[in-house]
Amino acid sequence: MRALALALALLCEPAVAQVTAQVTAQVTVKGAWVRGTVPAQTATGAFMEITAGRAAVLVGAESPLAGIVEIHESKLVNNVMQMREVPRLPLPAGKAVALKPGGLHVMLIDLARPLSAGDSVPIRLRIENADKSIETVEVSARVRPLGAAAPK
Ligand SMILES: [Cu+2]
Repeated sequence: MRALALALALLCEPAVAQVTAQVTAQVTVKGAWVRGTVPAQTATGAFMEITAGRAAVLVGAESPLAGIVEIHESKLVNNVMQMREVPRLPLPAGKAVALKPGGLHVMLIDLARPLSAGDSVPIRLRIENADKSIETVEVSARVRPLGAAAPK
């Protein structure tokens, strides 16, 4: 089947598209969730597990529900939890990268409205492939109550 597809690809123009497809990162995202907010809270975190089939880099994200979306890492510095932006998060081939409370997360800033448990938040991840092309991955993250611990 694969040999046939390859033979057909070699015969016609779409071969170019096929070659391009082969460099995509083949990203899968599991268990995406967002921490719910209380009224007047304008930022929260989104968490998920990202696995790239081929080495790639997470270079950004966006959401229609947040004015600004950044990739952050929380770190304990002198006993104080601090967050810093991670402009480029490497996604090694075949290795799951966990974004979870207390560590890496997608920061949703300037929220359009409070996020209640049960809502879903669309998030688009921007992934840079090995050939520097950018692909996007659509994620639907479920909102969990504010005090919720990470799901198992
Ligand atoms: Cu953050």
